[in-house]
Amino acid sequence: MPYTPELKELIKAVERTRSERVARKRDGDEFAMMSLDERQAILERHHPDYRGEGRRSLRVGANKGYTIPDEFADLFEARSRVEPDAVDLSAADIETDVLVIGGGGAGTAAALLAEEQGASVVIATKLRHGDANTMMAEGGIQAATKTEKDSPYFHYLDVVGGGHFKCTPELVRTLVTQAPDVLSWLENLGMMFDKEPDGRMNSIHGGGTSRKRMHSAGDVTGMEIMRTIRDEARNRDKITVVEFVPAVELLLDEKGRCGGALLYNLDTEEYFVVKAAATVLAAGGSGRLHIQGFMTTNHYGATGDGLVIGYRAGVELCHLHTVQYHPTGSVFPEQTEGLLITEKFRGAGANLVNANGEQFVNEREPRDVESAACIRECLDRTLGVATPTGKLGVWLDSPMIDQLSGEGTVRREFPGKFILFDRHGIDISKEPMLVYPTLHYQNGGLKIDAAGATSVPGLFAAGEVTGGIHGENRLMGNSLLDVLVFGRIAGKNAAVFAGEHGTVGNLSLDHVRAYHRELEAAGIAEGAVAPMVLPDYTDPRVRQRQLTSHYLGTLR
Ligand code: MEZ
Repeated sequence: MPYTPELKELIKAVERTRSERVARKRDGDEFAMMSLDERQAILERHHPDYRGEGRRSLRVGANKGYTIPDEFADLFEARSRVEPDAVDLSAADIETDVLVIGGGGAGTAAALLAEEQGASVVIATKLRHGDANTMMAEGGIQAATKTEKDSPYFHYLDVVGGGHFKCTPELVRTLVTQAPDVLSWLENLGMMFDKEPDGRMNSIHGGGTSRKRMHSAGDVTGMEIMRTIRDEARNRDKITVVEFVPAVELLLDEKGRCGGALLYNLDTEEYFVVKAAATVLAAGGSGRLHIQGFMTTNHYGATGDGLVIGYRAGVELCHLHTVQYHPTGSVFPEQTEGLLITEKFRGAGANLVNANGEQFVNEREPRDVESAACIRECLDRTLGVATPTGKLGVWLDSPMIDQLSGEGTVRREFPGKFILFDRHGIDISKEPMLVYPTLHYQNGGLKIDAAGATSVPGLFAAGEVTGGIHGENRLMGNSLLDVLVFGRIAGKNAAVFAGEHGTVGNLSLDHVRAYHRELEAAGIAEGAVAPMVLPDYTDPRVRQRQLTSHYLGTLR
């Protein structure tokens, strides 16, 4: 749907102030950045993470007493999808050296490096290989490649500052020092990065970066990364990919070592036992939990399954009290609701402006601060713009980009979004986009060390399911980097572990039995089950009529 006549009328306020804002930007006369105190104040008043309601203390598991959003707590306080006594673990359906759970960026990178160590690898993925948040990431990947002005040192400082000084130092050190090598690795595998005419890589700013180190492939960087590494994995003899089989529990042996997982076939509803000498958990994030009712940028399968099965197996959580709301999720047209409008638009100079056409925040504040400013503008100052269905948003003034960098820049640099909005009759090089914060990233997750190992022997983890790297707030472009850096490390170390430790003992679900006993002791009522596997958007009136004797949670 194109903009309605009413919205077109409101766009005139943006147009009226545009040439002055473009001129200011050309002169380097930027909207003032907030001081640290101002940032803290706006976060405390307007960021959803700081609301008291909608969160509670966990009553079970290694992090008992830890206060996290209700949506996460609901998952951790649910029973397994399977009744442990009903599962026959005496014979494995699949045996492999390394099992990788998840077919996104982290899982695929892990599989490649594990295979290079000589291991046989099975990638088990919930949907299709590549259906993951990696595929959805748009604007870029950070790495300090321009060493005349940048270095991993500056990258480190930006990550730690952006994460409110809560990041785990050795994880950040690993992230930033391996970043340039990861970009070379991608190029050698055939990734097409945006380049300058002289062959050097393009690099621009992102929110919270002190140097220009965002490297991209148009506004489909994640898709290009996923294409590259997925093709490579599909061409390796010792990597087998099994699709539509979410992992619903990890399996441990009598010594507490992880020995594989129980998979659920979405087509046939059968369970399969995979026995593996080492396992990499790379099951991704959880945007489909729609924390605090927010829309999301995440892919359909992002339901936090990895968190649940890892936590039940005894891995501690960290930083899960914060989640990331990307400042610019689409609110119009309706069909695009929640969809990521990449930060690269702001990196390329587009201002965020309110209903009066006034810029209200510097467009390069860290994401949480930028989101809080958008929420304040709409809810507190009531200077947002209402869509025909009553949603609120602020304008992202994309036409500024062509004025700053030349006609055709938006079309060339943002092909994904240009084509999408064009289909709805909106030319984003001429008309601004209406945006509002959207649930984007799980800042925290399962604890790992710099070798990608969890506290459970034989269990490694990488990507969005883990926590610690980004502290309480991730900067743009560090997630595509994190999945590759830590995916590679976890895959390599899982293969080494498999080689050194050989076959696992007898597989069991005793840890699930113990977890069930803990739930009962805490007086938590039966009923809810996790992992969720797929989100449920069924109308509650319809759901009431769907109950059958085997209806369990969200998946029948
Ligand atoms: O790192 C991200 O989340 C990312 C690249 C998002 C974006 O705005 O494009």
